[in-house]
Amino acid sequence: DEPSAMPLPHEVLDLARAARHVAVFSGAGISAESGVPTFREVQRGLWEQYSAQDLATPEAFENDPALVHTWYRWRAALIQQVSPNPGHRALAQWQRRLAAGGGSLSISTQNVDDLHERAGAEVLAHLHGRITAHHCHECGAPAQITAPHDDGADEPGEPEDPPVCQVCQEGLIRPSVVWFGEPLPMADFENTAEAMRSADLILVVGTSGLVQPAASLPLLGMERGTPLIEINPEPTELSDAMHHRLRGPAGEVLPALVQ
Ligand code: BJW
Ligand code: ZN
Repeated sequence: DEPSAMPLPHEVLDLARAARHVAVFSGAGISAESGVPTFREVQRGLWEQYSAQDLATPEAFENDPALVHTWYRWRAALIQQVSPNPGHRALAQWQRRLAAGGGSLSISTQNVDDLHERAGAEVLAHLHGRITAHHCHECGAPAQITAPHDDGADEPGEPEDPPVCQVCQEGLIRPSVVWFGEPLPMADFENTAEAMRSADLILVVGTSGLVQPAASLPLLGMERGTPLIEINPEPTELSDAMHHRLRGPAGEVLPALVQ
């Protein structure tokens, strides 16, 4: 059952009811209540010495492909086992409702998980890629990797080498995610910029706003004075630019907003 609605300011509820074109920008925090650790949360156990900041780079993959491959396989297995939460479901419901009335709700996520999709939403942009897709780090050829067999271990297992590319026969297969120093997928970036520019309401959900250039996208709404609402239990890098700050978990705030 959905939790009972958390009270929100009337002004915010009025904005939500009046909106016809909503643009959502989401980050790791929207999946936190599903059990996916956020980026800047501390890792446990043996792997606590490795931070996302250290592993999510091309250099890390080139220096120690087995370590990075195994870490991503573990995260992919974890994501596969968890379920969308009421925050993901509320957005999917709102998207259907707006679309049925000739409006729209676009979702641009920095998350590599597929929890928005599994909640029934259509995602406009995966700005940092998808953990379920793979390609060759050398030639770029798309590749398939069998579903993770790792069954919910608390931490990644013994490092295993990534598969070798069947096309160029030498590159290593990597997840199709965007690492530090790599460009964002251009169509996803452009589509998000357009959605932000044409929205009449922008929601920034569960992101620290620390990682560029993605974090600047919701600010494009400021050109037209579009109301910006942040949903996050903590203040962030983007908080000062927001018109409204809803301090609570996405799984409680979003269902209340979409009522
Ligand atoms: C909740 C909650 C609940 C918790 N409900 N909320 C200096 C200045 C500016 C830029 C740079 C700079 N130095 C370097 C750069 C560039 C760099 C960058 O931004 N670095 C910063 C760290 C400083 N950016 C890049 O390198 C990007 N590429 C680039 O710039 O390319 C240039 C180029 C151009 C042309 C050719 C070549 C190159 C790429 C960035 C890629 C980011 N990738 C990652 C990893 C993806 C793969 C993977 O998943 O492993 O993306 S990093 C990681 O951070 C991941 C996330 O998508 C991203 C954003 O994190 P997010 O989602 O905000 O999560 P957290 O953990 O930070 O925050 C969680 C939030 O949730 C918190 O606020 C909580 O309070 C909240 N929360 N519970 C609601 N229940
Ligand atoms: Zn290749």
